[in-house]
Amino acid sequence: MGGRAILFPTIFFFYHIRCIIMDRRNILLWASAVPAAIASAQGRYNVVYIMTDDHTAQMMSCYDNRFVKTPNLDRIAADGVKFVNSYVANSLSGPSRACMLTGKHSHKNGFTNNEHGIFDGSQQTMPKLMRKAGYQTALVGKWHLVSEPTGFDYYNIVPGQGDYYNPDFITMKGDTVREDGYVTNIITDKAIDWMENKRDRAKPFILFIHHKACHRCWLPEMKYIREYEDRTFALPETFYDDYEGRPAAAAQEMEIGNNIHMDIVYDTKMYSPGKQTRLTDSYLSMIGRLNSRDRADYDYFYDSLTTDFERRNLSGKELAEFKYQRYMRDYAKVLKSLDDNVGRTLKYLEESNLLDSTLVVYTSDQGFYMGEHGWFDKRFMYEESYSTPLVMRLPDGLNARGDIREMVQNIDYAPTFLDIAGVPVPEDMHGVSLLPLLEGKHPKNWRKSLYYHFYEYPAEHSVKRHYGVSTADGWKLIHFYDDIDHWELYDLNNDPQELHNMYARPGMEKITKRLMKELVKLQKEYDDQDALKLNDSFKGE
Ligand code: SGN
Ligand code: CA
Repeated sequence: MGGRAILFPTIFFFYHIRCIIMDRRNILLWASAVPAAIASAQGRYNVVYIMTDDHTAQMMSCYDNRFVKTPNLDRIAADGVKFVNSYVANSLSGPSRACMLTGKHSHKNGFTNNEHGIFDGSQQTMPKLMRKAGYQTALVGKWHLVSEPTGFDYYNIVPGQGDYYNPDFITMKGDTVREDGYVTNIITDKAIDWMENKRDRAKPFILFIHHKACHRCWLPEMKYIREYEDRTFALPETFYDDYEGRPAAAAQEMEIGNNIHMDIVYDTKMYSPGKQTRLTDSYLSMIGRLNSRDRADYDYFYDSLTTDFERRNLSGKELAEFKYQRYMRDYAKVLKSLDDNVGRTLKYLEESNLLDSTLVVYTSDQGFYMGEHGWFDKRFMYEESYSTPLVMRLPDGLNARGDIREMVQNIDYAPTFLDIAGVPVPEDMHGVSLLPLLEGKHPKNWRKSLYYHFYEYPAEHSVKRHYGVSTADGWKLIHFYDDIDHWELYDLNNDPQELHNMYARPGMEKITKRLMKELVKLQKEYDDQDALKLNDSFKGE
């Protein structure tokens, strides 16, 4: 177990002596037996886990320089590591959060989709295990798992998706309290307030800061409402994808150019009185939360854009590209507040002398389409939404730096934090601890493939159910099922945009067979019995 439980220099010596005679469970018992003041001094790292909503690597400058600058997010990576092969197990908010909390794929944690799920809070979760091991546990922001959070000493969460302007928060007493301000600032205020005033300083802590930003419909903080308006963002090469050979991609409802999918009022804010679209009412109720002064400023800004837009009477490609620019600009504005607030969080940690004893994690609940394939939203196992940003600022003693290429998934976060706390990782967790990677090691037997399963269909955006496998050497096999039965195979080294479905093409037999074998291996390992039964239509054995 070597250096897995982390100690600060003062007790380093004693720790190593103890390691010789104790296994990890014994260390845990030892830790919980010592008085609280010593327990914190025993040097287990704190964890600050910052998770945003729908923030994708294309919009984070340390991953992709084309669109925006995110200096504070980039700082996390610059002082630590950036995972360049980071993925989710099910590209949707609730399921992703459940995977993170449990370290298990959706079919085992039970929360397979947002629309019918209630997270079973009585099950084993990482925060519960951390708490049992002497950590203070706190959660601020988006929860989205319907049931009451369990395993937290403190929580203050937004109902459902939450609101950008003057949002409501649910307290531990069950009260709903409306707070003045912009959601990203308020969530950060609450997180800092917990660290400064509410926690038990004798204990190490894990704090989950779950931002609402940058979820649809991308409502900016008032001070940034005019940002990015002079920018014209380059259109992704695949914006006019024809979805040839990909019927599930053709059947989705998340096209920027489609006025039913992307609403001209709700999503692009081109509202004028009396204009009724499917989502006008939702939009008006969201911006109706602004106070009258901000509302006047908001209207002044978007009304003039709307007047100009209506005068131009755009259609076809011109309209699609206009919507794309509006989408990119508003998303970038929301991100600007987010980046500021991650900066504030880092500054607080630094000024409180916590930075060097804290693992700071920044990630998103999934990736997102910024016009690739003509889309917004997520869900698909295609790269943009299957991947998720993951950067970590490492505390003293963890020496990895730069890019980490090993394949990692959001089921790994729970084992990682447990490992850092010196808690044995339960055998029934699917994920693996990333701690060796943070220590600068590159274990030879690191996993070479990942499993994915998406369930939410029929539902908004109409992305069909699918599961699949992706491999470290750049191949991906996907099976869309339910009211379709369709397989796709991608060679990411030669087709990174996943435009050419190679399944059943001559010459692909060997690789297809290998991927299928890998897929079945993972389905058995994770015991996804339902998916195993759906493999019958596979051709290529
Ligand atoms: C809402 C959005 C969808 C989005 C889901 C899931 N529609 O339903 O566009 O895909 O959330 O997002 S909206 O009209 O209500 O904005 S998730 O990130 O929470 O999973
Ligand atoms: Ca999300």
